[in-house]
Amino acid sequence: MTITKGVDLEIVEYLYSAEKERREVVKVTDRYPELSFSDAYSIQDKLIQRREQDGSRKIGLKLGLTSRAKQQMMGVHEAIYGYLTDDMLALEWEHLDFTQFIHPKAEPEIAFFIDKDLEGTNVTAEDVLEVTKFVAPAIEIIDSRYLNFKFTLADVIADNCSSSKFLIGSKWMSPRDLDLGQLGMVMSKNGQVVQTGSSAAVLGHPATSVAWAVNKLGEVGKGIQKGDVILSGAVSEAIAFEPNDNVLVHFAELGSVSFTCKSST
Ligand code: OOG
Ligand code: MG
Repeated sequence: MTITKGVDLEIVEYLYSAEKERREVVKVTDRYPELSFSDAYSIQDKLIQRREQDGSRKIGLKLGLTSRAKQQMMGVHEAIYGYLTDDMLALEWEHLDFTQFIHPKAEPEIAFFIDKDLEGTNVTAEDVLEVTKFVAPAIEIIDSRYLNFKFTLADVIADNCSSSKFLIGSKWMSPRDLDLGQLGMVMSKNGQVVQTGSSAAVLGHPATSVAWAVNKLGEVGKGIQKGDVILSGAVSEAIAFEPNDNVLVHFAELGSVSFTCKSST
């Protein structure tokens, strides 16, 4: 720990109030350049505890920076993880209210539904598939609390990896019944194709990405639990959207998931 106890709680309040008040804030490392990754994960834990105090419930995990392209963009060699809470779940049949966001972006993801606890430091993609009841198409909406969506790795970890909302499509399949490692993906905005990709972009296979997170959690004596929903990490770059926009993600075999953002007025 390179920062002191009082300071971490101060950072938690700083980030939590930025989210609640929908305003961008200067990144934490501008003030605390010494912030380490372990400090950042500890702040993330306390940020989730803070949400729990306000009635949120932890329901799973999300991976970030799982594609080589995104890692290169950030100049890092590691993925990151954050937590999902029940209030982050948005429903496909309800319009999203843009005024709840700061500067949101949508990402195509694969959701995993976990059927059995899994913990360890040598967990493989195969072990993950073993405990996965279903996979489903998903969209994650990220909304960094930092100015212009710019941050260092420690900053984004502390900010729960930019987590804001996520949506899950209605087609759920056993991961054994499709070629999860090479699903083609097309993302459109208002009917225009804006991104294409393959599930292989996520560390070669989305289950490898989930295994990475389990092993990382294993290092601190944690794991994933039966009932968890896990977002694999984005299959392509994130796309900014605005009021009235419709975003649709289609995965081969797995089908679609979409949302429409209502106007801000
Ligand atoms: C960090 C979160 C990235 C993903 O799927 O890669 C993420 C960010 O880019 O703001 O959720
Ligand atoms: Mg994501």
